[in-house]
Amino acid sequence: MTLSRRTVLLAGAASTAICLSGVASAAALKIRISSPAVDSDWHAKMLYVFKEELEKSAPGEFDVEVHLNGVLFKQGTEPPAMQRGNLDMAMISAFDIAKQIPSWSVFTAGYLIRDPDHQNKVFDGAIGKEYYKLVEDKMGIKILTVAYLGTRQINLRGKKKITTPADLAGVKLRMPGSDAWLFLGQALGATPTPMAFTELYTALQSGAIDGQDNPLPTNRAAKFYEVTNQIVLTDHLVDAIYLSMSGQTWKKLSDAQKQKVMAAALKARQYNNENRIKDEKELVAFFKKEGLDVYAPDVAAFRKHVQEAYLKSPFAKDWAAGIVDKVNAVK
Ligand code: KDO
Repeated sequence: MTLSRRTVLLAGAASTAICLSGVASAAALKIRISSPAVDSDWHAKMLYVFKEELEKSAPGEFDVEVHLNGVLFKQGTEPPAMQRGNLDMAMISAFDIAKQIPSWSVFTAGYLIRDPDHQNKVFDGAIGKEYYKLVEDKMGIKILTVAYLGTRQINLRGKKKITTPADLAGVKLRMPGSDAWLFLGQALGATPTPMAFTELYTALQSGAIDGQDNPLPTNRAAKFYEVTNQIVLTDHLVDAIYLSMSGQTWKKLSDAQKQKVMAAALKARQYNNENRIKDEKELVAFFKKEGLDVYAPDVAAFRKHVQEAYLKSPFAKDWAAGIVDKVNAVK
């Protein structure tokens, strides 16, 4: 058989195709994760646990890139970025979701979720299944798991003692920038001021705001204690962060890969929750040592004020009938 120029070209094309498909199947799927979190906070560290778990269970299949401090996407812009297919993963809040699915605002309400165990039971059970499905169907985002962000406490400059919501009148309390967040600040009795997490330290330092609210581990990780004088242990929101994947990325995974991604997400949550819960128990002593006044206000007065504000709010009109009772009934 004589080799014509055409057979040579065809043979060359075929070997290139084989070679290219070989490269393509061997190439790891890049997964970019974006978060405003600082690197020493537990929900930032859990992303590396997620990455390591996938490296163990699916060697060479994924290339997980973690981008912190809001450098890749600004806080709050992650859901639309995942929806457009520009970002693979993020940790989003109920406040982010409520912007697009108003019934989700029930999970932005203060004094609803009781503790991290209640949070897991609510979201790992029937309620979570129903609400995660809404996010998948309406936003094209797959929630992999809930993680405990911590219990939010009020952290202020100045020495004025805070006992009840009335004591917060006129206090410029920074909240992340969305209606549901601002409402939480208002329900606590303060004057809410929207601002991104990444701008917070400087704003506290300059006195542009009087305070902020975040869980104790985040306060330490972001060093807000350096530029504030007191922490009021209001326990007003047992906060959650949902480790999520763009539906466009999720669809690229094989069934086996989906299972491995879910398993890695659960390991990451376990790491975060265990460390954060332990930290929350120990941090009051740390902040006191740093010279802050750390004390409990009249929590019952805050609970009453906040719960009444939510039930009367326009948000409650979007809540599914009976959802508050169902959440309360989860034991
Ligand atoms: C914050 O901006 O106060 C907040 O705690 C809101 C959360 O939903 C989450 O975005 C978090 O910041 C960031 O992950 C930074 O810790």
